[in-house]
Amino acid sequence: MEKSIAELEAQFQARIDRGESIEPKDWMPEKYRKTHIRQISQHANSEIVGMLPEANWITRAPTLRRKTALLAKVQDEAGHGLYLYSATETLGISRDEMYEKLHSGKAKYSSIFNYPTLTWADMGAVGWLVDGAAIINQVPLTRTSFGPYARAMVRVCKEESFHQRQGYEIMLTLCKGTEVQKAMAQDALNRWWWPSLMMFGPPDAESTHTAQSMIWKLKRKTNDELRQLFVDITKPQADILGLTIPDPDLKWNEETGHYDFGEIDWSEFWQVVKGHGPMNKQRLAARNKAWDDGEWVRDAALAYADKQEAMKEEKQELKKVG
Ligand code: FAQ
Repeated sequence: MEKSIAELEAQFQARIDRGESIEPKDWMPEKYRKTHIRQISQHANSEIVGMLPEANWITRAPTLRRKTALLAKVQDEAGHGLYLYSATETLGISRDEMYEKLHSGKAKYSSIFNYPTLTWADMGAVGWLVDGAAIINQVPLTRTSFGPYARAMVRVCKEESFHQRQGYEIMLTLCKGTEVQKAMAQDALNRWWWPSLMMFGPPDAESTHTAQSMIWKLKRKTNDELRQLFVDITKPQADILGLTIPDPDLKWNEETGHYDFGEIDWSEFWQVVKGHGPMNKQRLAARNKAWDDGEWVRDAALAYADKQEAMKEEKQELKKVG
């Protein structure tokens, strides 16, 4: 006898509760599929748009060593975007559709990439804080219920860890340098601190998706839990650098065993998410330009693939004849 949707959903949830991995060909509720397409494609978009603020500094890196590391990091982000688009495709959406949504401004990507990178110290701050926040968010995702996403996260996290270290090392070098260099590092921290806290998403009480995503084990920790972990890990790192986190309310709380921190400006966050951040227009324009400029490469690759296919068919015909 055919099972009802309610029975299928109960069995599906039981699999998740037992810690089983859900694979693309398995039955899944439509809402599970859709919310995974939403989160994983937004994540992929973030990796791709996230290349732009740092790519801005590749030609101006101060030494060959810095340039090599930055170039490798930006290329890694492209790779992350591609694994994540592939993982999303297994859920039944085409890459063209995802690109179209990104390029037309309909799809989201992380708020953090709508801030400008003004000085070389921003390369340090982005690696330290933005990749640092990304790791804290993504390590729990290596245990997310959807197999292709969890597996992509394992490799992504290894690479993010190198990115975080290269950023922190830039900060350390600047902080051990001249007064001007240290001031540059402090200025970068001042500008990137609050946007980094916003990366984790709205407070749990206002988060649309967290409750359901926790039940499906798409999310393994909530936005607020991850944000707190980030503050707890990052504050001692700032102390080692001798830098001050721009939050007068940041202090250790003996009772909770965590740092308390100040109020986040959520109106700024929503402005950025809605497309009115400092760099939203430039980011979208740069993505569209890269897409348009790459048209001839896509055409050439397709023409080559068509030719290969035609040659294969011709060979098969000849075999039949001969
Ligand atoms: N920016 O209900 P929630 C990286 C939206 S990768 C923009 O809490 P959810 C690597 C959210 O989509 C960084 N929008 O949503 C790198 C939803 O709107 P919707 C990206 C945001 O999904 C480093 C609405 O607000 N990482 O940095 C943001 O449960 C350096 C309500 O929010 C990931 O994507 C935001 N920050 O939780 C690359 C990790 N936050 O969709 C280059 C995977 C929330 O209903 C250089 N994603 N919104 O229209 C996640 O963990 C989750 O999706 C969250 C949001 C935690 C981001």
